[in-house]
Amino acid sequence: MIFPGKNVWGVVVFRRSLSGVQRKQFPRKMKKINVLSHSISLLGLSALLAGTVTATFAADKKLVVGFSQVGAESGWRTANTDSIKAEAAKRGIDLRFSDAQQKEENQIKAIRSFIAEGVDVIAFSPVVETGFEPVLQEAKKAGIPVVLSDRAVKVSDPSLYVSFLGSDFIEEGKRAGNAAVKLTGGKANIAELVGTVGSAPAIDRKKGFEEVLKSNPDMKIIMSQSGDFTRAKGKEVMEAFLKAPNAKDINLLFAHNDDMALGAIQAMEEAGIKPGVDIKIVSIDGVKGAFEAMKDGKLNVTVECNPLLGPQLFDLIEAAAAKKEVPKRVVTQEGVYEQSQAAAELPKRQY
Ligand code: GYE
Repeated sequence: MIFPGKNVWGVVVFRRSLSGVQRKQFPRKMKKINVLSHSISLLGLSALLAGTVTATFAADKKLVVGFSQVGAESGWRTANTDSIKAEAAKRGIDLRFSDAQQKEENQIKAIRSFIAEGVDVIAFSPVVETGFEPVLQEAKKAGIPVVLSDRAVKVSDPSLYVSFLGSDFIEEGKRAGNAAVKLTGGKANIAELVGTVGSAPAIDRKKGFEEVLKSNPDMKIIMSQSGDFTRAKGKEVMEAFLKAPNAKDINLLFAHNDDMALGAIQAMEEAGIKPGVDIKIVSIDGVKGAFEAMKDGKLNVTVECNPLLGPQLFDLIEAAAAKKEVPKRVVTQEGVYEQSQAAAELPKRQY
């Protein structure tokens, strides 16, 4: 893992305006307490004063983080959201969480309101790669550091974000490609369920997968369409694939995530096709549902993509808030799992 541990960065958090706020608020609190002091002892007063000051400090120190999430499109996303919320709660961070429902315009709006609220740090998982430059410039002008979580953006000025934490999607695509070669002996007519159009994982997983195909001339993608990373769309698109005149040629399905593969499995079964046998299936994420499907022989391989980014994300956020140096890119560690490992691995899965 490239990510430096907490001990390297420390977790000390300073709020930018701490001293200013202290100066302004302290005399006001003193005045209130002096009025009360008629009826309380000196000892009581100092205890009350100490309590008030501590409370003022603690409340003021709370780091405020705005997080704009992609949506709730998949099991991966749910696990990712849970990890982020749990870690924020554990660290006593004031998390302003916003769900973009897979729409870039919602995400831009959320980021604008985080800027208006004056949060300490903005983090987000960009739905798609392009179109964020103007709003990121606004955040920069406001002096609010931005951390990218899970997905990348394409911007001409890399100083518009301080760090990007997430998987290497090209590598995941290559791993899926290698698994496909192994499963089919290098001969395949492939149906591809693509993720959300324009998103980093869809672009890069396809790229990585196709790179493997280049050196395997008998592996061809014969159908390819987006299922938007959801189970329902995955099923719908697979149904359409199976109605195509050359449907009988398909011997492998590559799904950019497990949810779409699980939807496609349903479509295959309804069409009387044995998933994992008649059509081999490779997908990405490694959610529990995929391991269950592997155990049942319906899915062949899942390439792991780790959604449990909360701890690493808040290490980066806290470091950025404290104006410490942070690595520009942090890659998460993940593996590849086959059917034979599913039963043993399933009870250990955290998502
Ligand atoms: O693979 C998919 C989710 O961005 C890595 O988004 C993430 C992808 C994940 O909807 O299931």
